[in-house]
Amino acid sequence: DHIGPSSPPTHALAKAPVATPQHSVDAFVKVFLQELNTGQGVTLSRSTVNDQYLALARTVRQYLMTRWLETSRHYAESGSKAIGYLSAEYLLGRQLGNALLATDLGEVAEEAMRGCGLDLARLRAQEVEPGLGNGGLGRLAACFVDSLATMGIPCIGYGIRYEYGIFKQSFVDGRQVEQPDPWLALGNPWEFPHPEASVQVNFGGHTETYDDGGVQRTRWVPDWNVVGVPYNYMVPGYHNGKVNTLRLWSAKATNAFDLALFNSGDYPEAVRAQTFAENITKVLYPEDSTPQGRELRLQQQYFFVACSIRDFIERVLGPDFDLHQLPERIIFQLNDTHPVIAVPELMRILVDERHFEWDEAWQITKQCFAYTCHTLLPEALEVWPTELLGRLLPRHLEIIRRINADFLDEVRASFPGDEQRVRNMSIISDDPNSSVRMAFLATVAGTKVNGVAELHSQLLADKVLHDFDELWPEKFTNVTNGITPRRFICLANPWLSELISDTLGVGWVTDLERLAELEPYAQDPDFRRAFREVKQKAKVHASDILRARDGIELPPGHLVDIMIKRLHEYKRQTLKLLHVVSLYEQVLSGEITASQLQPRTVIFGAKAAPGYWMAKEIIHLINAVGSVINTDPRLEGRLKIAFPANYNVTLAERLIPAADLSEQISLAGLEASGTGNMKLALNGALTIGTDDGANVEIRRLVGDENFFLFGLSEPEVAALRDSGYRPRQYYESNPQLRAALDLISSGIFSNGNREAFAPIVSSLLNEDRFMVLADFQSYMEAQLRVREAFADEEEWTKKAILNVARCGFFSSDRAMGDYLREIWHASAI
Ligand code: B1N
Repeated sequence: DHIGPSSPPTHALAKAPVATPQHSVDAFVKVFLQELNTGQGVTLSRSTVNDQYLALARTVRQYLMTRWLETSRHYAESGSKAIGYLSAEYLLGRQLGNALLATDLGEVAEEAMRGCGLDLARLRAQEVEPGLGNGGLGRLAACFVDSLATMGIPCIGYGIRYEYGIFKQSFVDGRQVEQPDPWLALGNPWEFPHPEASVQVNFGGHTETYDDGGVQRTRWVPDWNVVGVPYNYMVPGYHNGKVNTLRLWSAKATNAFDLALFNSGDYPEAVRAQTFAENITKVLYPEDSTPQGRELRLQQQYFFVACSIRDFIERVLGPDFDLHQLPERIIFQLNDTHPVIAVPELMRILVDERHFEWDEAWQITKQCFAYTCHTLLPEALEVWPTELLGRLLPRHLEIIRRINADFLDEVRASFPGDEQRVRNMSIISDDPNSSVRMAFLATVAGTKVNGVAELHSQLLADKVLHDFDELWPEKFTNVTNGITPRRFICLANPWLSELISDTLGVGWVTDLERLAELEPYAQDPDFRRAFREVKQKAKVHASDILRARDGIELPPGHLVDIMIKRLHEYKRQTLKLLHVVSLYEQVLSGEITASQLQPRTVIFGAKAAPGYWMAKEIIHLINAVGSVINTDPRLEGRLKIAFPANYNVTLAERLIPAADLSEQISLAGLEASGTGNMKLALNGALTIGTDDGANVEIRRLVGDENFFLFGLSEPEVAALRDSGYRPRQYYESNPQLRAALDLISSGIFSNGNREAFAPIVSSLLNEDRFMVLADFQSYMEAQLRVREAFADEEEWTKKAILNVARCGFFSSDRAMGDYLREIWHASAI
């Protein structure tokens, strides 16, 4: 495949990329109409909203194109070190608004569309968000690539172009129902396919040794393959003229794969084979935190990682590049264990294909990877049955075995005679069935291993990977997560952004620590009034969205209490629900009157993994409680539950600015970091939370008086567990808790059916793995403090302002700075 023209260009215009269109309404309208006519093949008068959206997206794209080409050329010429961010998930959110923000074209586009008789907001609403991730981990990857582009750091994000993203959620009789997410159906103006740059990926078969001029070598004889087609996406930096690349891979059947079958005359079988290959990138696994160890998932992981490494080595660096120098040009960051099969893949390329000595190949490989762990839940640590891995990737299993053998020798040398330790640390476990522990492989291979918040990193080193920390303490480090202020403040909350910019100037967007300069304004009554107006506008906006989207009414004047995150028992949506049920029960029993309730609406947003039965039962219970309390006149409209279906990035952007209270109530020691907690605090919500994940750092920064702490600490959790936790004891000794649980069991939320929610109640009473009952009393008391604090409007506003002013640390720009300094040893060029 030939690159470039066959003779040098002579025409003056042909020597550089085409110029960016003028930053003016006229120029914008002109490009837009051109895109509509020549791109979509329609006139304005006959165009649909989708035509208009696509033409608008392509128009904005034109403003980024030259910058994109220039950025790639600049990186290539500089020969600097790049970041290869390897992530199976990118939860990008809508692209159009972000592209307009990055290019500062928001107002131009608005006026241009008005001039065409169109409404920009309506066209923006036409975009289906790319939901190529489950939750925090995928959204983190999207924030990180945004920050790297904004900081001018060479980065290629590598991932998977799932044809179907995270499922669409709806509720039928209060129960979650999943529908596919055909996000590509109406066309995707943001991607650039490059089928000519496809990469072949092999699977299965066996290995054999052969004699190569006196040297014994191994080769892999695969028995099937697919090709990976790259689709490039722009990652625009904010107001800096830089555009990085996100390269997502899509699987296609190879010719060789089906040719034999076509020739044999078995047409249906040939087509089936094609479908089989293309299944690999068909759908995102909708499991957050609890991977199920399915063969297709391992195929996905190897597929995108094999494509990415080959792409970087052969396309980005070129076939003549001396791979001894690889560590000077790339660091692959492993976003959890999902891409860790990249480690044996790079070894295989170096040893089998490029004929490096094993030890030299290992020296190089070790410098090219770093590993981020995102969990502490034991069931979330990925392991693959050795049999499965060996069947799908026989050569990789051999390589892992050798890495393991060398590694265990090192352990024996450091801890002579300690065979128990050797067994505990082995990458390949043999009990009860042999399996490969991916976190161990990542730890052995990575130059660095990091957790995602201080407490999490400490628990990783002290508990989950303790033996590794003893062997290599210098490997372990922390980088606390961050979020991009571009999407989660500028785009999501234009009202707050304007207030901050009017007060401080615009520099805060790329230097979030400057929010500290807001601190004195907490004492300024005029600023506080303006701040409340911002919150009010956000509430009105959120309320408009919820009405249009879900038919939900947000009563004015309510405290907006928000719990938005995946549904998981460890996150404890049931604790939030018990609070609501208890308030209801207290009114029913006459313990308090409705007029004593602080008017509040509790908003839940949560998807449950389709196979996670208990999580789906909890969704059902939330909806059941909501439909009863929302219509019970005895509450006088002072307590509501809103549970909009299909919580996603787009909805998050609408809800977060409207929040007064942020619920971060996981059992201490289980939420690795959380990032919603940061988004909410930066938008002026106060947190009610446990000492868990990044809550610890949020509380330290905003101050105890501006944070509602409750619950057991992680050491207390461990101690209670060791001493034998008996949840029923709390039920027996706490009348309020008993009354709330009994109310659920009474059938009041299930048309008299007393069994409907028995599994939830009995799981809490008999096991309560996540100690909901132990933390109930403390949570109720903290909610009383919230209620009191919210009653004093001026004091609450001060606290909210201080939350914004003191959370600048949580910018993903800061997180990227930490990675660059501590792990990647790379910098802007
Ligand atoms: O990663 C986020 C953290 O802020 C959250 O605390 C953490 O729960 C989340 C398997 C995961 N950990 N593990 C996953 C996602 C998908 C999957 O298939 C595991 N997600 C997290 C960012 O650090």
